[in-house]
Amino acid sequence: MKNKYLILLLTFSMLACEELPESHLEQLAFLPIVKNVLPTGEHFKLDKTIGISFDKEDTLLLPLVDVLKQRWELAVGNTLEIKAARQQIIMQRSSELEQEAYRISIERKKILLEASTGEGFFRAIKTLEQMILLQSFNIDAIAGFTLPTGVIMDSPRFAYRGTMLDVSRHFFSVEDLKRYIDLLAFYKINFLHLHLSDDQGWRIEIKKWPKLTTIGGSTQVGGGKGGYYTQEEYSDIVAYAEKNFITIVPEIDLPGHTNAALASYPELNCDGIAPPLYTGTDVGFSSLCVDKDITFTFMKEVIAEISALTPGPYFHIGGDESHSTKKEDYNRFIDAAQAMVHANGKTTMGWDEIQSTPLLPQTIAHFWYNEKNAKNAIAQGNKILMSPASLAYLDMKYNDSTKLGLTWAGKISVKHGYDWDPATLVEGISEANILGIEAPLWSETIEDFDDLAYLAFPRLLGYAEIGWANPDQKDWETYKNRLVQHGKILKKKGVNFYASPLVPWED
Ligand code: TNX
Repeated sequence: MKNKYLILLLTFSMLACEELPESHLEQLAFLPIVKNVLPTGEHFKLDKTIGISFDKEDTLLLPLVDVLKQRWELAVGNTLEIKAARQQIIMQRSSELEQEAYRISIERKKILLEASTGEGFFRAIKTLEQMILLQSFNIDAIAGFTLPTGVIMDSPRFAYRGTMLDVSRHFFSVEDLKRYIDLLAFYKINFLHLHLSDDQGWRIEIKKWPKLTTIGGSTQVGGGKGGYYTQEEYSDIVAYAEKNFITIVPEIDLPGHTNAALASYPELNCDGIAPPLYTGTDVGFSSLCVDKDITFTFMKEVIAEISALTPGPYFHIGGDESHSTKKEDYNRFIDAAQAMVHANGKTTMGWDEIQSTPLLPQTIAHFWYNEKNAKNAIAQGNKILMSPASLAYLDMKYNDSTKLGLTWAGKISVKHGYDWDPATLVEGISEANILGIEAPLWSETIEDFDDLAYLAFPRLLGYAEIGWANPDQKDWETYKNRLVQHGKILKKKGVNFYASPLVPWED
């Protein structure tokens, strides 16, 4: 079926190539790169009025038509009207396309967007939005603003393409998160993992344990003010992400990395004495008291409240660097945490250390450092999420002169962060074992959105491409030239980024 369609398209594109193309669909700097492009060498001209048509009884399409209108109007400046016009955008369901796959067919007077799901349409809209922004750097003085014709067929390599933000070491506001979510969506990232608790701060309101935030959320690294999300604010973030087809993965780091909780409730400590709040950056010194029943009650109630607010499938229990927890206590604790997550209808994620105990069949081991741990999780039949620190940690410095960031896992230049493949990195870990890729941004050294953006951009675009593109499409030379165009887009959006000398930026 697909082949027949391709042959038809090829014939069509050969016939249509009589006209000299002014610009080519295949030359646009899509990021992540799209899977298939068949240019047909003509142009769709942007009239004052462009109509949209779609099946009005299809409730899935309604919100997506709104998204399309909003994005189009922001990018182009003219309005889309729900009516028939000389130039038409059509949104049509196509059941043969898989989950996130989409097809965009551009003719002289018509743009057809096809997908089978909301996600697929949303990814198509993001490609169209990129196309418009990229093409705006290319406006033909005579022809005006046009889009090149042809067909794009696209789908992702991995189902999970994520990033993590540590809102514990430094707190980031709801507005910051929404701004970040917009950017993530633009690059087809579909999971945002929020590291909601650590030694330095507890950032989500828990109704049954209010001091977690009033005390535990009151400060941050360096002793600044801290902050937390009320449950309403967290739900607002989740809903905003959902509208952008991004799933929030909440993390409560347990049983270590818990000083903020221990400082809020003395009864969670084995000696019954609350330690002071912590504003430094050491790791591995804190642990919940696994000998006490109240610890399990605490964990159960926290997992239940957050699960109830989270529509996504995953709950991340942390589990890293629990150097102050006895091994058997740690294993007992992780066993219980997995069971509680499961009881709340969620799938457990945990940093790769959690493999020391039998994993439930669906549990995801989050590979960050220890290959042996990752392989052991795979040997148990579990999948892993790839975040190798030396390649994918957004908080590693770019080079010696980077002011922000850390270096414990190395320095990660824009090229180094791009030039690797999750399925060939570690012998014994292959594509079938991998859920996807995530680039974590720990926030010990970043205090505001500009700092965050400086470490995330442009490296995050490379991780988005690793997650989306086929491995044989990945190529530093074309990537760095595409980054040039995205530097212009980021500038236009007012986003701070690191202008790496490895990329031939234009002004
Ligand atoms: C290691 S990665 C940690 C974090 C730090 C990070 C800094 C992981 C699971 N634990 O607690 O913030 O390094 O790069």
